[in-house]
Amino acid sequence: MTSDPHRPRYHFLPPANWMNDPNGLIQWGETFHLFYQYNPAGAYHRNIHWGHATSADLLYWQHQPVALAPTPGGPDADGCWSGCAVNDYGTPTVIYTGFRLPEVQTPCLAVSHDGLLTWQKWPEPIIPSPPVDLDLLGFRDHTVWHEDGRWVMLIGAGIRSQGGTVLLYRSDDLRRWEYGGPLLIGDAGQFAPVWTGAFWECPDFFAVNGDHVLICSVWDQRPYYTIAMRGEYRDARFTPSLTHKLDYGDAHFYAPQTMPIRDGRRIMFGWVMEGRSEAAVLAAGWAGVMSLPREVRLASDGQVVALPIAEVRQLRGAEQQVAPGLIMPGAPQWVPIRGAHLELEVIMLPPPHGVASVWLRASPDGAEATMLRYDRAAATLTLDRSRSSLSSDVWRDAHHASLPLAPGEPLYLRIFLDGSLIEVFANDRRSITSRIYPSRPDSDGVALQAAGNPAELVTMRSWEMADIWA
Ligand code: DQQ
Repeated sequence: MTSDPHRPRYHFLPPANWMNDPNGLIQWGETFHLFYQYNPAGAYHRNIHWGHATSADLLYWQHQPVALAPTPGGPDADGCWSGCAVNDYGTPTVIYTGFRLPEVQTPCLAVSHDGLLTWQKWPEPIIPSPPVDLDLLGFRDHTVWHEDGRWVMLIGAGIRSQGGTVLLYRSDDLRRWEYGGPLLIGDAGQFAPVWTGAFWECPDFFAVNGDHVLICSVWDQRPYYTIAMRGEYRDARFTPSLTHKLDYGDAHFYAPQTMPIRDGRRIMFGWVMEGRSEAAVLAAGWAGVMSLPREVRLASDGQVVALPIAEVRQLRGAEQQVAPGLIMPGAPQWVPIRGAHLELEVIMLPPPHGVASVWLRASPDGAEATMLRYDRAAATLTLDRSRSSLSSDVWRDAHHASLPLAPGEPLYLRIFLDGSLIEVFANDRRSITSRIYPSRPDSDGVALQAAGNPAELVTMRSWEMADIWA
């Protein structure tokens, strides 16, 4: 598969087959552990196991044997779905969702006594069934932390005809849990500032700079996007004052999970799902990529943002620079950068009335190109995938992020290209993560374009990124 041009080289993914959510993120001793939703049988979502990988630096990974597999006849007979890992006073412990067909989801637990490699399951579900007074669409995904001497857990859910919710539980031993009510209930009938859907998958909850942040993945028959809510946590209830998309690539940054690490940072990985037909995915034999490791921060405008950890710079290889200057309106101006596994840094002053674009993964005739466009009047950054591939079975919808710039503030882009993966970070306050599948081998060019008025290029650098598997 290493010859597959769509396969990323500096992002984590299993050697083959299906991967979705990151699970059980934990720093244990000197090692970071990443578990993930995995189907060892093929590149499709069924019979989910927990895959496992370890790293000393969050950049380079060692594949480990599968950590959890469904137990025939058990509560997880048809899948070990998403969950988290905690340090139970020295014992690595995972809490995950046991899945049984047709639709039974129950919280399960397993412990490891050999350094997180093999896991012994607790014989019974740790919560036999969801609260009876709620008409729930499901009951899955877990985040657990220690608070005031007890364990607290959130479980994702949705209340029929009402909206997404997360349910709070408390425990002294991680095995017997008391229900403490919903932390928050969303309203699926409300569309502004952002629709929060029917079900909240993969909740994550933590403090940042004194405020609390609840992250949920919005689901309604399918994944939509991840939202971040910022607000006040008091008496087991959460009152958000700000709700927004966490990443503007919509379903391509889904089910993220965070872990606090010893140096004080909160590290996040998200699942970057494919954007092509099932047939194309099956033919490729692999599906799903992890985002770059990101650090969760509050952006200058108050939104929650997850930016690449500083260590990602260690992956930079050969550097190229483009001379600064004006980009006159008209045809795209090609720059002498080529590649499919690059980091690009672009700082430019977009025209006050007009549009500035960066063409990525572009063929020399422009037949294939992914356009990252900033429209200053609309204060919008758009990732336009409409010409990203000549192949007919890929997703081409555009992603939009509102990004107002202060007067005189340049547009500052960090763009990561890695085969079919693209991650864009703008002004340290927005991210757009997506997938593109250029079909031509010469679709590896980069160009700049202005429309309406000239744009000014201040800095442009690129780096060939390391192959973490080489
Ligand atoms: N993926 C898991 C579920 C979760 C969903 C199943 C989110 O636990 O709700 O693979 O992508």
